[in-house]
Amino acid sequence: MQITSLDEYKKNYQLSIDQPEEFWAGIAEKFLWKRKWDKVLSWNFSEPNIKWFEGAKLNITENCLDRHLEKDGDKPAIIWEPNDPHRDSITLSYKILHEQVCRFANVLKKNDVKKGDRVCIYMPMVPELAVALLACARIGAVHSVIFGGFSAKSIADRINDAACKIVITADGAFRGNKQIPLKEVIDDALIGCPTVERVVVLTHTRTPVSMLKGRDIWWEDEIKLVDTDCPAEEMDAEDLLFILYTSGSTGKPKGVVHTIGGYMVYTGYTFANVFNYQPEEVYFCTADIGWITGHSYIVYGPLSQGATTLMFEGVPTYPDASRMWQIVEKHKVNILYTAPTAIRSLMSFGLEPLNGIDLSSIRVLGSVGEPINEEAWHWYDKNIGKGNAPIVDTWWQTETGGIMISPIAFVTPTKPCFATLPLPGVQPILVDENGKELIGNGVSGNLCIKFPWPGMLRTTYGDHERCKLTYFSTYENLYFTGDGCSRDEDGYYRITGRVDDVINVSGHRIGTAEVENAINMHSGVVESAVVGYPHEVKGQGIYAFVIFPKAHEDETLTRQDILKTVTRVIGAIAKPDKILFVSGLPKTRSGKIMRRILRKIAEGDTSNMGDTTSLLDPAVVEEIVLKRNTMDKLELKGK
Ligand code: 7RM
Repeated sequence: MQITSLDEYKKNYQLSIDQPEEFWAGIAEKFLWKRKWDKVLSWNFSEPNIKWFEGAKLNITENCLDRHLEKDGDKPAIIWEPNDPHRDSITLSYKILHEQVCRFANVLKKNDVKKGDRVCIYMPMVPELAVALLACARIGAVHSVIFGGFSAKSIADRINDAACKIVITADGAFRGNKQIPLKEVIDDALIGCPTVERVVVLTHTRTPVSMLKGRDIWWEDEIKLVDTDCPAEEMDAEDLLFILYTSGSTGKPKGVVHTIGGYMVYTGYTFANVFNYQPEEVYFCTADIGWITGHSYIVYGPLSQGATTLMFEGVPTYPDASRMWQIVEKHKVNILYTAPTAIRSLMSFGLEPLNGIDLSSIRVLGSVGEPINEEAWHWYDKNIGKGNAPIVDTWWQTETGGIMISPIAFVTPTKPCFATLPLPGVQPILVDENGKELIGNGVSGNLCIKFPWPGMLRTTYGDHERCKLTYFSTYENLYFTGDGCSRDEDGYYRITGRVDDVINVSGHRIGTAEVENAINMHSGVVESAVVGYPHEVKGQGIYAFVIFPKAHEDETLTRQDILKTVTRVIGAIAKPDKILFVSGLPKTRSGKIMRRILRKIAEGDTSNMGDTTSLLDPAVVEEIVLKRNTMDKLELKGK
């Protein structure tokens, strides 16, 4: 299954285009099925209706666990590194992980969770989180993981959208020097969640929690009441594996749906190839399982390939900026997969944190989440890879399930800032605004995909029309990614960033409309407009223009109130970096906010505003520019 030369890549790529069904059937053969498929693929992008491996039966946990037991039962499946470097790390062999998954699957069953039921998971980055996901998959329940940075209201919206029956959480989470009271947040959320019957609580931080009689139960008590024998439920390839909520250009996050068979084949295949994983190697992905990268490349991809996956509870800069490098040294990490924002943040501490640390185990480096800038690419290459570890700059999305455009380590010659070439089975095309295909090299446009791949989303939960509208209606018969992209003279792809109203903050997608809705909930706010602007560490920061007519007693306090509101409504991850109070917003005669102009102002590039003749009131622009410059000066003085 592993491609080892450029020639082989080219051959595989050609086959995957000419005979996609034969190509993917060949890959799928390498997995464990209870029954093989009747048909590899049936599809149309107009409804859309996408089915891979129809008629096949399987359980993904047999692929991630059972099938490794005989040969690799004692091999480490998960190595867990705690937030606190003075606490011991934990290693779970495949045998132990299998046992824990079966046991917890029985806990779910005992609590009346059935095939097809939705399970909300809101947990810290501990091994039990991986156990919870796999236990759901074992019995055919659908997991919906929510990142620990989301607020009670965001959780409630997601739980209600999916009508979850049960929540799995913990007393709290450690993140650097902070503690997040997870159970307390869940208690707040559940006030408005009538479908939830049970809450399973894992003890982790020993934060005091309230346990509601008849609803809340302890993880530690429950696992004592069941045994470790849990046969894997027989599932259809197209049954749901999970829902993962993601932000788009509208105010409401969408529940992206992935199904079992195609997702398993795609994440397994791409993991094995892109990172060139070798038996016995230690692979470390620094993402949180609350995001798609954690689902696909901490849990399912690596485990289906029998890999050793390292899970880190904390943050790269705690207790200091050498932590990530210490983890690499301690566990002799061979493959490190992280985000440009982490690289830039660590880069800002200089080389001192690397002193005396042995990084010689590193063989492959990966990047994901946003475009990596040239400076960060070279720093990573030189100081972490010591010039001889290929950097795989992997472009993909929650919706694509797995990596789409990326170098294959030791196969594809890399180029700084380029995601390089599509993986086998991926057919990217660039189009102009009218949907006309841009042929040949040396072009740039909007990135679309013209043929299905097994890992793609199947629908958005409870609202298929929304899936169609968002991804399959902008351009006929194409999946639209929302990203801008260029293709250079070598046919290499370079992703330039979102072309829709989505901001990529530290590799996390945040919709401008979502943030505006949250800001507008503050009682003093009349209207707001939010745009992204270049941020040195986060990639993009959030800039909010806010109409707040009442005279401020204390502008700083009002700002803090607005931040609090956003934290309550969405979560701390969506807090604006800058808030500028304005008396009006640049609008067209039809009332549409001209974000293009606000983006320029936020960037500080006010020399050329472009065409402003369609504005209702051009004077408002001058006022905003003036206010912005004053705020800049104040900030400088503050420093
Ligand atoms: C995996 C993930 C998806 C968005 C996507 C892009 C951006 C991700 C890269 C990238 C440039 C990359 N899923 N993006 N990877 N841009 N180069 N290698 O991040 O759903 O959370 O975000 O992230 O804009 O559309 S995601």
